[in-house]
Amino acid sequence: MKNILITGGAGFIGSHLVRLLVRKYPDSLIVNLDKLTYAGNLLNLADIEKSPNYRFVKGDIVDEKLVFSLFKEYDIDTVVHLAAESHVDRSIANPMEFVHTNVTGTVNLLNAARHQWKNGSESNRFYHISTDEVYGSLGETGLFTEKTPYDPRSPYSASKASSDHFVRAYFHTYGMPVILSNCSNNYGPNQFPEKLIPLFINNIINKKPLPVYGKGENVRDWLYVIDHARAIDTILTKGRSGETYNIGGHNEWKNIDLIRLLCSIMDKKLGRPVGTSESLISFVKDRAGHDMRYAIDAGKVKMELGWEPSVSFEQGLEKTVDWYLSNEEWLRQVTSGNYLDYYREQYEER
Ligand code: NAD
Ligand code: TDX
Repeated sequence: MKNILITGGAGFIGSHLVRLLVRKYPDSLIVNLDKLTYAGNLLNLADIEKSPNYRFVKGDIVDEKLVFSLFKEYDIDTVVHLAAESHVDRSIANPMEFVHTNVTGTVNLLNAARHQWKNGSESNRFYHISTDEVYGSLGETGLFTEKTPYDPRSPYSASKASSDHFVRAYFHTYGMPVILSNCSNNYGPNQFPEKLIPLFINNIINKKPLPVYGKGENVRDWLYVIDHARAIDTILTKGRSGETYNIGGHNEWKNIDLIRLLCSIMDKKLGRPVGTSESLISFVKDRAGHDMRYAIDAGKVKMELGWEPSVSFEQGLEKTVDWYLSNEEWLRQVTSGNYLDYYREQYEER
């Protein structure tokens, strides 16, 4: 029996992880601490919110008093830390918010864990969820391994790199039982439509232009979100303290090729003539400092812990499209209000 604090559990990846752990470990208590920023949504967890082993706490990971009291109240022995500002474009517009949540918030959680666990025991674990973007940008060849030197190049990745360094510093300095993973681009149900795939799905539904940055030649490695949640569960339960595990889908796509595949799936699903969605493609001004290519060597997590992706990209993308098409109310809700201002600011000038 564990008392697990998940931060950011109302967000995209966090909500899939909360659902997995609440169902898989009925004897453990899952406490979800989330500020419910624009990216957090309790609708994501409606199906499990009444589970006896689940609690939701609305709050900020930067709030020292709240975080320390939560550790005490629930006798937290395990942390899975996902709460973050997570969108690169927003980090370019407003870096300070990223420092606040991603850096200060992480150090605040580390301090609370250190206070509660003293020197930590075998049963404690502070699991920090990070990104492949901390490694920088690759040329046409090569893969990021756990030994690739850090080279963050956006305010988002710089804040995540900083938080990773703090987590490792607490391992070396105070013996904090930490573990980290760095994952590639996730996609799937419940992703906020500011990220490439859900934004393009929403625009195709509404016959709006598809804003491809630059020439669409940047490459990302894509992983289905439920496979990421499975990887986190595997690492949480079987990973070694102090270690880092890279997680990826062995699934590299040039943006423009991915977008064309998505367009053809959408035409089929919406019963529109072939080519309808592709005609919406519009090449726009590139993202500042746009990283060219990310690709992950996920050999360590496979060799050591036996995890590998279970969903192919074609299957995953189709499931994702189906989810958005059958959850139009969710999509309508998150794309009203502030979203319209965000969209105008982000795309109107491009
Ligand atoms: P998301 O933006 O969908 O969700 C973030 C969640 O954190 C939201 O529920 C939000 O309300 C909450 N949050 C934000 N600031 C907070 C604060 N100060 N206090 C408490 N809660 C706060 O993000 P996501 O895509 O689910 O990413 C989750 C984690 O995984 C992040 O740490 C991100 O860096 C990492 N990651 C994401 C991806 C990806 O492709 N999405 C890939 C690798 C790693
Ligand atoms: O409108 C767009 N047009 C476009 O061409 C958007 C939103 C994106 N893009 C491009 C930029 C990237 O090359 O698509 C690619 C993917 O963009 P995002 O979905 O914004 O993801 P990315 O910047 O690659 O970062 C993501 O992966 C790693 C997540 O947002 C991070 O949280 C994660 O850490």
